This record gives sequence, C-alpha cells and structure tokens, in this order.
Amino acid sequence: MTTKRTGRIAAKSVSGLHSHVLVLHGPNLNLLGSREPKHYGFATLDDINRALVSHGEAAGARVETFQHNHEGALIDRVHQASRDHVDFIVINPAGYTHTSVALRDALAASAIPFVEVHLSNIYARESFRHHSYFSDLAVGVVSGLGAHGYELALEYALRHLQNRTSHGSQKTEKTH
Ligand code: CA2
Repeated sequence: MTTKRTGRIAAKSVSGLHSHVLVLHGPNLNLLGSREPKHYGFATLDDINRALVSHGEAAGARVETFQHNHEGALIDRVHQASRDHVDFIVINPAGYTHTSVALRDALAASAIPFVEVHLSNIYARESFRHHSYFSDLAVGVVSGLGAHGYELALEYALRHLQNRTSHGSQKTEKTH
C-alpha cells in the first residue's frame, strides 16, 4: 500500500469523510431582505444560504443550512448535528443570542466547535445586545460585517478542518 499527496486538499474531517458544516440561523432571519436593511442589509436568507452551499461545494465540503423561529427546534437541530457527527457549526442565534441559556447548553453539550455570526455590530446597538450567551464558548465571533460575515466564518471553518486533516493522517490519500 502506498500513499500519495493530492494537489488540492479537499476539506475532509478527521474521520476522513468530507467536512460537514451546519449553518444555523435563529428567529426572524427568514425576514432578511424584506425589512430593516439598515441593520441587516439587502441579501435574503436564500441568497446567503445559496452562496454558503456553493462555497462549500467548491471546497469539497458539505454545507447544510437551517433556520427556525423556535428555540426548541434549534436545540433539536444541534442534537441532530451531534448524532450526524457534524464537524463545525456557524450560528447566528439572532434574538436568542441575548436570552438562550438552553441553546447555549445544547452547543456546549455537542462539543462541536462553532463561530458566532451577527450581521449587525451588536456592540454599536442597544446595550441589551452587548451580552451574548454564546461568545465565550465560540471559537470566534464575527459581528457587523453583514452577509460577508457568514462567508468569513465558513472560510475559517473549512481552513480549520483542513488544518486538522493536514496535521493528522488524512492529508494523504491511500492508493493500492
Ligand atoms: O445582527 C444580527 O445578526 C443579530 O443576530 C440579528 C438579530 C438581533 O436580535 C441580534 O441582536 C443581532 C435579529 C434578527 C432579526 O432579523 C430581521 C431581519 C429582517 C427584518 C427584521 C428582522
């Protein structure tokens, strides 16, 4: 059995399978593009999701997206992500950022690394938005860069997973 280095390294997880990234959107983000462009821009959630999925495809990764307006549904989706061995989560908890111990607990229990994203700069807004129940658990936080923030978070996730791979045994592909 020999091994060979591949030219372009597809984003693979430590399991050797393609990296699996879940993008979670919290309540009201289904309204994006229709109202409050001053805070949230003009892109719709579909625009954002389509761009993330195609970014993932180009990198050889699987990107799934999920939006829900109910806390329990988001929690259930995190539990599902654990069972599915999702490698990384990008999450905009939206209003739950400032209220949800339960969603925080679900992410903590999953032990899946995540980046927290906010379209708006939460620190330039009302003081109740300055506290997040997620930031201390997050690998990092992107806030105030609009839809581009999701792209940056995904880019980080893919590199992070690729680095784990390239420092482990998965960088090489086995040939027989
Ligand atoms: O800036 C962000 O991404 C937020 O997570 C958005 C949340 C807000 O509660 C956070 O403080 C910051 C609100 C999402 C509401 O989205 C809407 C989109 C269009 C129209 C109305 C609401």
